[in-house]
This record gives sequence, C-alpha cells and structure tokens, in this order.
Amino acid sequence: METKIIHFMVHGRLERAEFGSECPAADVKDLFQAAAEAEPHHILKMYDTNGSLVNITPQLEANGEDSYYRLEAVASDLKRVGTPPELDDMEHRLHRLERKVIEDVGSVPEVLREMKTHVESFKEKLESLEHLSWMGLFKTDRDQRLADPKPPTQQPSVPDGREQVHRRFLHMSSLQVTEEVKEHLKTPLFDNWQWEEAEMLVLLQVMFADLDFLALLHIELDVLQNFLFEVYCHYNNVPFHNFRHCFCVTQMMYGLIWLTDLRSHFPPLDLLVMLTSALCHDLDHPGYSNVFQINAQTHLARRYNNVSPLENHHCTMAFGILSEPERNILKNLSGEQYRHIRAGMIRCILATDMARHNDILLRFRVTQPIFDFTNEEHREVLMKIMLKVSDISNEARPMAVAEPWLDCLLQEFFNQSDTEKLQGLPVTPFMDRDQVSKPSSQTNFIQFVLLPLFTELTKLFPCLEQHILVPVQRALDFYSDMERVTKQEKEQEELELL
Ligand code: 0WF
Ligand code: ZN
Repeated sequence: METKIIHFMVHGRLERAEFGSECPAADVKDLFQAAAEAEPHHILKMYDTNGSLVNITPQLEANGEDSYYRLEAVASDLKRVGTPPELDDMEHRLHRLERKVIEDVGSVPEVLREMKTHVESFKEKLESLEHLSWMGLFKTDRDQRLADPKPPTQQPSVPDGREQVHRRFLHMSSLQVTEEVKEHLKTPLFDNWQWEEAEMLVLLQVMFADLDFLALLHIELDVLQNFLFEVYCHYNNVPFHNFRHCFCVTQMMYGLIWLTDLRSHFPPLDLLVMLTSALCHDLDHPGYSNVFQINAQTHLARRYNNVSPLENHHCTMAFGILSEPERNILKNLSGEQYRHIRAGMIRCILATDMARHNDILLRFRVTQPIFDFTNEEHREVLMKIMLKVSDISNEARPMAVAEPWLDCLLQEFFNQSDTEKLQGLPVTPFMDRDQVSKPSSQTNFIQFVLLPLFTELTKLFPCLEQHILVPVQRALDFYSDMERVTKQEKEQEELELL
C-alpha cells in the first residue's frame, strides 16, 4: 500500500500527516480533526497553495514542505446561529417534497425550484449578517441579547455561564479578527458595548499578540488563554467594577501605548507591566469603596491595616492567578524579569487608589520640564499616570459609550450609600442618591480630576490632545449644559408652585 505524506499549516504550525491511499476516509478526517484540535461542531477546510478548497479524503494529493496545504477549523455553529431551526426544517421538508414529486411526476415543477432558491438565498443572507456581527458592524438579535450588558446584572454570574464563555472564547480565538476591528481597538473610539464576554477575551488575546508579547516574552498561547479566562472569572458581577470595566481600562491602555508610540520608548517588559496591571487592577472588586471598607472595618480593611485595602487585594488576586504554572504568563521569564514585573504591577495597581491621586499627579508634574525616558523614576511615574488615565477615562470616549458607564457607576455608588445608611455608617457625599445628579457629579469630576490629569499627560504627548483632551472638554460642555437646564427646570417648577 502506498503511503502519502501531507504537509499542512494549522494554527500557525507546519505539520505533517502520513496515511495509506487505502486508509478509510473517516480515519483521514479524524486525523486532520485532531491536528486542528477541532471540536465536533467544527467544519474542516483544506486549501491548496492557490487558495482553492480541496477535499479531505484518502485521495488527497501528496505535497512537499514548501507547497503545504492550509487547514482551518471553521466553527459551523457561527453559521447555525444565524440560521433558525425553522429554516433548516423548511429546507428538509422541501427536499423531501422534491424527492416525492420526482418519484410521482418524474420532474421538479418550477414553483418548487423557486421556493428552494428563495430558502437558499434567505439562508445566505442570514449567514452574511452573522459574519458582520463578528466584525462589530452589525449585531443580530441574539448577539445583542448576549452582548447587552444593560442592566449589568444580566452578565453571567453562574459557573455554567462562565463555562459557555470559556468554550466560546477558545472556539473564537482561532478565528481571525478583522483588520478594521484591530485598528479600532487602538483608539478611544472603540465601543465596548458591542461585544460579549467571550469576544472581549479574544480581543484581549489580540492585544497581547499584537504587542508581540507572545514571541518576545515567551508566552505560550494556551497559558495566555488560561490566564485571561481566570482574570475574567475573578471579576464580580457588580454594576461598574466588573470585567467589562477591566476590558475598557486595558483597551484604553493598549490604545495609549499605540497612540503615543510607547514601544519606541519602553522595553517590552514594562509594556507587559502596563497591560497586565490594567487587566488585574480591579480583580475581585466587591463594589464598595475603600472608605466603606475602612468605615465598616471589613476583613480587607483589617488585613491591610486600612492602607489601600482594595488595591492591595487586587494585587494579591493577580499574583494568586499567576501562582499556577498553567496560567502563569510570566513562567518563562528569568527570576530577575519576574521580580521586575511583580514590583511594577504592584506599584501601578496601588497607584489607582484615588486617595493617592494628588500626590502622583504632582510627582508627574515636576518631571514634565525635564522628562527623560531613560530615567527609571520618570518612567515609573509615567506608567502609574497611564494606568490612572486609563482607569478613569470613560469620558474620553464617545458620549454613547461613556454615558451608560456613568449610569453603572452611579448605580454602584447608590448601592453603597444605601448600605451606609442602613448600617449607620458615614455616607460618602458624592454617592448619596439624595444629593447628586449625573451632571453635578460629572462637571466637578471633569474639571477638578480629569482635565488636570489629562492635560499633564498631553503635555508629554501632544498627539493625545485630539484623542483624550478634546472629547473630555466636550463632555464637560455637555454636562454643564445639562446642569444648567436642570437648574432652570427646577426654578420653573418652584415658580409654578408659588
Ligand atoms: C461620578 C464621578 C465619577 N465619574 C467618572 O467618570 C469616573 C470614572 N471613575 N470614577 C469616576 N467617578 C471613579 C470610580 C472609582 C474611582 C474613580 N464621581 C467622582 C465623584 C463622583 O466626584 C468627585 C468630584 C471631584 C473630586 C472627587 C470626586
Ligand atoms: Zn478601575
């Protein structure tokens, strides 16, 4: 029996398969299925060097290493999602009817042929819309339901939901993210609300890959996927400080790295510190602030002696996740590199405690006239500033993206002040539903926190002006107008009561 050698590329690896020409077809399919690590619902596609599809059969032509085939496992259920079962059912019934008509009459009447064509073209249309949904240009109803985080309590909180996210993440991670989405991902214009959890995990993987971390820092793909999934699992289902916030902060950090061309100033190790700190910076956030932790003397406040209890906890969680080799993205680094990353992440995550805001901003401000990228202290404070900016940057995003975030934040704040009232604890004034409104909380925050911080970073990177400063100024105008109108309406109501 003649043995064939087939060379093929799958998941970026050049593989080779051997089988006899009389090998059963099912065995040949199994062999490629295993090589592609495909699940039963995947469809295997083999392309030759011209990009033409070839049949995966024992008759597949042998080839050389330099004329390898390309093997892809395509998720058939992506298509099934867009094709409702009723449509499949109709197709089967039409097929049965066609066979019966041929048996009885001997030919297929025109009307039946037309119906078949209609069903086919309708199916194709649905499938093409599903494809657009992956590009982020269009969402089907189903995707909208899965992706729609409003209200945020709809996010999966049960292990079953997480398992589904895990499966979808691994399954989608072998598919290509379009160049258009990748480019968008590098800007503050990116709309997180369009994407469901599994898709955000894929996009986080894209960020690590596009910064070349896998190659430069020897991160194995499956370890990165395990790490990202564990990070996802350790965010809580709270209104604001949830996995979607983690995604947004990481995406903003990623955008800032590209927009400022930080790769030409910082070594990859420091860029990894920044992206990983962003990912981990709110791990296991309970939805109640440091002030609450300290006033209520929670276990976190006692464990960390009232010193940034939340941020210390987020760090501890991060290194807990990294403590298992199968999800430790730092495992192939030297001891010295690991210590560098650990110290950097702790510094950056602790810097997100807003109680340290003025101190850090002041330290950054004094470096401005003499900022030196080769000075370690300067680099360290810049890394902190970039994480701080990313953390509170919602208002730099388009209004349609930013405004729902403010609703989520106020929901979390109001929950806290309600609990404070119930427990007889001091009520944090800017969280009190009886004292604040959307415009009043934002105008002060933008004027006294965001603009001074963003202006300082823009001095070092003037190119950021259009990306973060201009939109925040616009948001200030928007909320100032809203505040004025609300005030006028209130005055009018009071006048009418007199
Ligand atoms: C609602 C407002 C606020 N607005 C935001 O856009 C934003 C982003 N992150 N955060 C934000 N807070 C906080 C989440 C946890 C830490 C930062 N808040 C801030 C508060 C009401 O008002 C002020 C105003 C000036 C100074 C300090 C707080
Ligand atoms: Zn945060």
